[in-house]
Amino acid sequence: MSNMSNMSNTSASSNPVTDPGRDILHRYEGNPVLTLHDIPYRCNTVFNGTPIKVDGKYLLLLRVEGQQGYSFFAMARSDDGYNFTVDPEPCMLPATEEPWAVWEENGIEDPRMTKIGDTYYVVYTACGRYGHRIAIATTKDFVSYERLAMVSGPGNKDGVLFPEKINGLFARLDRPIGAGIGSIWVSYSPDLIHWGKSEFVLRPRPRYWDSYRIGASVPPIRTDYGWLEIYHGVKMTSAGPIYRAGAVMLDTDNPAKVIKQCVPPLISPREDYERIGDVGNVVFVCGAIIEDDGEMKIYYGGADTAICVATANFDEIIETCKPD
Ligand code: BMA
Repeated sequence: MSNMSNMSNTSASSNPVTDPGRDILHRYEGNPVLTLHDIPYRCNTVFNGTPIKVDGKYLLLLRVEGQQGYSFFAMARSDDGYNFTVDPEPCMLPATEEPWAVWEENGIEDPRMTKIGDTYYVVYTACGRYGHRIAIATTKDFVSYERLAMVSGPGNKDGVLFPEKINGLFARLDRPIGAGIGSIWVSYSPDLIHWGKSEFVLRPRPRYWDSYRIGASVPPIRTDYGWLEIYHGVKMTSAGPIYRAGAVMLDTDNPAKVIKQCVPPLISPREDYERIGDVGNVVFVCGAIIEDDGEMKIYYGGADTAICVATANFDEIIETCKPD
């Protein structure tokens, strides 16, 4: 979709001087970077991809909705993080064999990738007849994926793994729906299979842009101030939900403790490719890459219909949720 001639991230509408009301994230002017036209087989839509940078190359694990109506994963590859080529075949389909098949019969959704040691973990939502569960698969080569475990009961999604152990245990954020409220929780595990010690972290904020539901979006990133979590927040309106992204800082040793939460969102749906699509008014972040020069590339689904990129300086994002 994109080419090198539109690499600039500045335009009249994203200039903080001429447009102080702009979003904190700068949209890539070649957005969207992937649509269904870039998928080498027929599908309904592509959205919500999770990036990882390996040996200087960008890999983007995509959620593709096939023409049957349920989702699976495909891999896209890029040298620059903007121009992607999608592999000829999907890389991970919903399981057809038990014990996994019953949990994935309605598809697999919204992958988030975290590297721990030399293994890449894909945390995803398994959709089955009893509802959504969080599942973990592993890969070392981005060709074969091995299912590790279903790690939550039903009614839970938006799982992200911390990139290192906390107090000797693996840790994850997730989004159980309790009492009709979608909040962020943290859980711990000695082996990534058995999970517990669950604690509440963050709930929707009445009146704010994240007043209806929230969920983890980007695997937590360690900073000098704590864990930076980029999350999604939903506001319900008379015309339906609006999905935005924001930032929160969590305590390094106890991520259940919120250090500071942003007030403004990092990005709100404004462009046509975020406003119009299978589900309009959605920006849905699933991962980010931090470059050596401090630039952060944030990958998100636009309107459940395309993959987009936005950038910011890492420090600028930290600033939104830095302790006073
Ligand atoms: C969420 C997830 C996302 C989707 C978003 C907007 O609940 O299912 O996959 O992008 O809704 O439809």
